[in-house]
Amino acid sequence: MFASYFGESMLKRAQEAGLVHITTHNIRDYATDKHRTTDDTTYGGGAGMVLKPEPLFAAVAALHPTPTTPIILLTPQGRPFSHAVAQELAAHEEMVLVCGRYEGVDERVREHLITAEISIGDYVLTGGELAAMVVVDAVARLIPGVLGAETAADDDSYATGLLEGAQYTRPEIFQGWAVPAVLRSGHGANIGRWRREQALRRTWQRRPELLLTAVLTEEDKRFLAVLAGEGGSEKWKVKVKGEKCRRLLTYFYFSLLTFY
Ligand code: 6GU
Repeated sequence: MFASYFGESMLKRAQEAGLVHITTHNIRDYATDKHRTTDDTTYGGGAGMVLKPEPLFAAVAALHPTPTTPIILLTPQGRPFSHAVAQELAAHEEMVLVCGRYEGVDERVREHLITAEISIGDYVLTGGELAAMVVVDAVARLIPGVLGAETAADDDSYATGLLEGAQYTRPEIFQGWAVPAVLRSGHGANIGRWRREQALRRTWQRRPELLLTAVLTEEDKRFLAVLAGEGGSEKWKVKVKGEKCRRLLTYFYFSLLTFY
């Protein structure tokens, strides 16, 4: 599972360049009984198997993590993964990712081996492997040099706190649909402002709550006030009559978001 993803594209190049070092370990290799058992039935009864503590403790110990190395369990009960969490992890020299499987993991693993738990979203996967690959990918691309240009990750959605706006490439006209004139104008300042406004508009329409933590200039805020005047976001659509009422609702809306 891991070899196919880590052996392609960016992560392959990053490893070849010595920027990232990834190893995978099968906990079955650390089981001690003759059947190499890694799971067992649950105490107290009930359906499903639970991962045993011994192979997990032995597998992690064999990696000789330092006292500050995060030992992370991938589980739907974990802390929601985000760009901010990826940045925290990228600041560490190394991390150990433990993939939960089956119905669960013995609680003593959580209490005495694991230092953090991460979930990649509110849905349940059959195992933590895909989640571990997501975490490795998101963290690796933050390591300087992995993306090529050193600053390439700085303008990402979520790094700026805004969603990315529209982008175009050639041809100038495709099936009658033209690339916006401003992008072909060669006027750097206008292009920069247009892109910023596109990002603000898209964020306002799709993920207005991100605006609460984004770093905004006075000009951005004026533009957002205009957008708010045009009506609610798509996510929480509000229809109002009259400017005063609209402003009040916008204020109420932002207060609610702040509270949330
Ligand atoms: Cl980290 N593991 C599993 N099994 N399911 C998940 C998840 C992790 N994150 C979201 N769903």
